[in-house]
Amino acid sequence: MNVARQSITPELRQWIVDQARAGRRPEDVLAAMRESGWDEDVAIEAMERSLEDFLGVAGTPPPVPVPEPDLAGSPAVVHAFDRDVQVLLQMRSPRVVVFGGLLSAAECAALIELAEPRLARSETVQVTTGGSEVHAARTSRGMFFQRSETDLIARIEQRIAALVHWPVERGEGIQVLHYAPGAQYEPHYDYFDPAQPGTPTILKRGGQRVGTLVMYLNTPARGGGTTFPDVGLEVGAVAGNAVFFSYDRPHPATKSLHGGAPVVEGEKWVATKWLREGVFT
Ligand code: PD2
Ligand code: ZN
Repeated sequence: MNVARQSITPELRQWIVDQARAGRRPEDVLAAMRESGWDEDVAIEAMERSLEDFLGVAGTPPPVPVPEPDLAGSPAVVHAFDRDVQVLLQMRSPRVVVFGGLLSAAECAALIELAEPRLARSETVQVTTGGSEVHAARTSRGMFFQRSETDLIARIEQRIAALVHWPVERGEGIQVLHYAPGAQYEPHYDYFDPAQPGTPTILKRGGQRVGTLVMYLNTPARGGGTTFPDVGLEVGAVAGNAVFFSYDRPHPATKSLHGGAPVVEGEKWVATKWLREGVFT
């Protein structure tokens, strides 16, 4: 079936509701649609929309605007504030774009030098309280810069804002992480889980995260790529390059599950910029 022509008709929606009424599990309904030729993304969207109507509640949160680079016409290079950045790969679902040469070698070195004396064992946001905690799944050390903390940080933030069309004010401070050999970051979502009791507190500072930019500050000899397990994608960690991904709702349907693969040989340094729905305070 031609994916471009697949549309969610009233008949399809009624069929999905009938299956739900008959007690069929959503994963079985999805599998049946896949077997009869439906594109997975279209099938998931049809299921979500139909079941929202049927249940009278949102099965998934509504989509929100997300940062997005201007890649109309598939440019090889995009100009971002003060620098030309290569476009090396793009994927629609999950929305992933890999950039080349976002940072110069000197900028990578300067970020590492500024961050190194301030590293502490990485904390992850504490989902139950909204505070933060040291987490076993994240065997790296990290630190946060304040937004615009130095001229270098401010320049990089302006470059990122221009690249993905998202105001500097809607970004968290840049985080630098260091992974020693063997360290990794197990697959996770960067958005805050709406089901967790600490999430409303976290969301007071600018709403949900809607995008992530992971910038590689060095090139580990082996390992240390950023993985997207839902689609079997691994982005190599190459100094100066960056992987951008966005998620328009805090839901696995975004396929934005991602992790930092174990560093096999050498060490790994990254700088991460998380982008929020609103102004981050
Ligand atoms: O260092 C990485 O590759 C990585 C992987 C997954 C970083 C993050 N997540 C993150 O900073 O959120
Ligand atoms: Zn992450």
